Amino acid sequence: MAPVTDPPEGVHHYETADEVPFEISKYWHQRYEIFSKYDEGIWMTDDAWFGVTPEPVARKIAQDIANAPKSKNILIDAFAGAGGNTIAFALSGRWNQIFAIEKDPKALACAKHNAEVYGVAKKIWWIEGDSFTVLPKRLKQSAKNAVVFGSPPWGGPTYTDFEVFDLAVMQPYSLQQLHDAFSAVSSEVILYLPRTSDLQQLAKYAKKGEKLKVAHYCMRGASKAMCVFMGTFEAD
Ligand code: MGP
Repeated sequence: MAPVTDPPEGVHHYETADEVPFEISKYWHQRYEIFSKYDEGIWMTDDAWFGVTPEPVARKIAQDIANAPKSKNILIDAFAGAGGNTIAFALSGRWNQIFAIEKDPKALACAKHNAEVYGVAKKIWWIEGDSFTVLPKRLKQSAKNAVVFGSPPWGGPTYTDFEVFDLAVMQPYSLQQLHDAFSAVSSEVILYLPRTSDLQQLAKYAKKGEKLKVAHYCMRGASKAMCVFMGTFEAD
């Protein structure tokens, strides 16, 4: 159980639809899919609603990433947001150590609090900062034994305006930037990307003679998003 405290400024636990800003009302209606323990006092920033990974998807991703080589016993969540993925990684019990990096202090406060709701906050090392500097500096040694997972911002909910999503112009970080920064520190990198992502752009990262795994994560028969698995993962 999380301690009963008031959320800091800019962080909310909305209780009724009337309190919810119009732009996020669609996500509010999905709140129990996003966090099944929503009513136990989950905290969100208004921006976090757009990008948080729904709980069943986060759990399935955690299960799939558990197939990384056994020598990899650390998990780094490079964009922890409000904690959806980090919590699922902690609940999986697969990792000796989990680092959750988030540069927005308000989102980080949500992630820590939400992890308390799920009883896993003490299993996670929380880092407030920018992954692009934290990874090569503070986590360089740990990253060698780590899988790096990144659920980056996609430039907001308007990603659906495009039939095929161009990962080269994804904002604020392109696929190339993410790949280069994360694969410089770890051989196993997983990115959570729009379901409409351009597969040709992803195929570029397949090593010669090797498969590049891309998986759609679905709910109620429709894809929510896809993950690309760069590195070695046991076949499902
Ligand atoms: P969505 O398409 O905005 O909404 O997000 P919805 O209602 O879930 O899908 P719809 O088909 O019913 O309209 C789909 C999923 O993408 C969400 O559940 C989030 O997990 C993820 N997502 C959406 N956005 C805008 C982002 C983002 O910017 N970053 C990340 N990492 N995930 C996002």
